[in-house]
Amino acid sequence: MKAELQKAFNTQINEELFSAYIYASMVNYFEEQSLTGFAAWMQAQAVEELTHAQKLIAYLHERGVKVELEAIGKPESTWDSPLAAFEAAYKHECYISDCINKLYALAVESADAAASIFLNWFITEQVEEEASVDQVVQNLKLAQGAPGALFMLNRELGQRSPEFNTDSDH
Ligand code: OFO
Repeated sequence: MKAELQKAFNTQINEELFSAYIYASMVNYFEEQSLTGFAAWMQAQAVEELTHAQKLIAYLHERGVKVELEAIGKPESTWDSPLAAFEAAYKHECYISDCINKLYALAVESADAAASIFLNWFITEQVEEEASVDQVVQNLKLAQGAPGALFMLNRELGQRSPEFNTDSDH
């Protein structure tokens, strides 16, 4: 694998770990608000991000590329509302989609067909990631000013288990 592409893959590992860190921070925020269903949903999301990082790490090992783990940035620790937190999560997922698209473009430019094919999974995954977070954003908008609706949504989101939507079935 070309040096520039190796570096970009390593950077993406850091982005995935940072995603996990942001969502772990959101878990704390939701727990502080006693929104345990939201917290459980975000916990599953944080775990999923770790699987994304692990998938990239395993791939670099397979390709004989040195994995360089960099420092992870400090995430925000509070948000104005559950809606603000999920809007931030959605914005972050769009940013990650952009990162993946750029990584894919670099793989193509580097004529690394294997890396391009490997990244197809992430491209498809990002469509799901954006959609699932946006769905919660839209539900939260509908629930605005209706505590009962927020309570129901909290209960519904609490149904998501850590295993849901992970890489295990791919
Ligand atoms: Fe949320 O998909 Fe990885 O970062």
